[in-house]
Amino acid sequence: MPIEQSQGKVVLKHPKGASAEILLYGATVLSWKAASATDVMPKERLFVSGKAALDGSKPVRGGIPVVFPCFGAPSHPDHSKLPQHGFARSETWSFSDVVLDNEAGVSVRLTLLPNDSIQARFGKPFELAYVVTLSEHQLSTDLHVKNPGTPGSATLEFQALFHNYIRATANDVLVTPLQGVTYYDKTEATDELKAQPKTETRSGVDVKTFTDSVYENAGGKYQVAWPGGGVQVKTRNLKDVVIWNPQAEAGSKIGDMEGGGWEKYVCVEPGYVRGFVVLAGGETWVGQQVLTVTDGSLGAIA
Ligand code: TA6
Repeated sequence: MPIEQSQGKVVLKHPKGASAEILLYGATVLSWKAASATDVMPKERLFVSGKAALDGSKPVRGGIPVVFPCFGAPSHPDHSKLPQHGFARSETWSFSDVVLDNEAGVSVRLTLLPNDSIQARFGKPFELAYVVTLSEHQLSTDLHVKNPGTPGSATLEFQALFHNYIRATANDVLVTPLQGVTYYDKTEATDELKAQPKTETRSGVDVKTFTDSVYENAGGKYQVAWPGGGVQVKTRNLKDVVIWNPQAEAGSKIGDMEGGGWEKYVCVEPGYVRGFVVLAGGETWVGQQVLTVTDGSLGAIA
């Protein structure tokens, strides 16, 4: 299965037409094209703003940015010098190797190690590997975080999240099942740490109005659906999920958001963002998501 590298990108192609494009800057998946079981032609499943910077000058507005070691504004002493959402999405990763390449799918590994720019702002040792796997109807992304220290050395404490911009008719989207899950709204505080916990009462969460909610211990399996389209998100080790859409008033103030961009996506972002993963020396943590194209049925998750 062809894997092409050029101009700072890695392109994966599947014999039945699916494809994925990864920018080495930020290890950002820029494109995922796939057909559902009922589609004929592969369709673009991610949203990237027409005003997104793709030259490495700033994190990409769209696709799947990798958020590490902190989500949102830093709240851990080790992260105090870092920008919002950490450094992983604004560093250039290295193409390491092909993990899998057969008729079922193709999988590549990118890596990120401390460099001067990172070490000036984050003093802990780490090794990151990011494995992106494409099959006919699925795309998976796995973030491997290793604490390279010896057993008993300093712990590595972090948050991690896949900031998925799922291409959708935003005002018709429903995300299930989140009913009964505790969540924190950023709308009520400068960030969700200060917000009071609420319990989701809706059977399906919509983003018809400004939405910026962090769902804690959310179950790890979500259906994002709208008339005619849908994506299922299944996760491992990512206990929380963020649902975000700024809508027009806030969206129009985002400098690299194309006009009306907020109408074309919903961010459904699985992560470990309430609290911190604490990794002992020598240990490795893996957070995984598997995105599957569904036929857009608005039913609850299978
Ligand atoms: O994931 C939701 C969120 O934290 C929102 O609060 C909003 O800030 C969004 O991320 C985009 O953040 P960015 O730093 O990419 O502009």
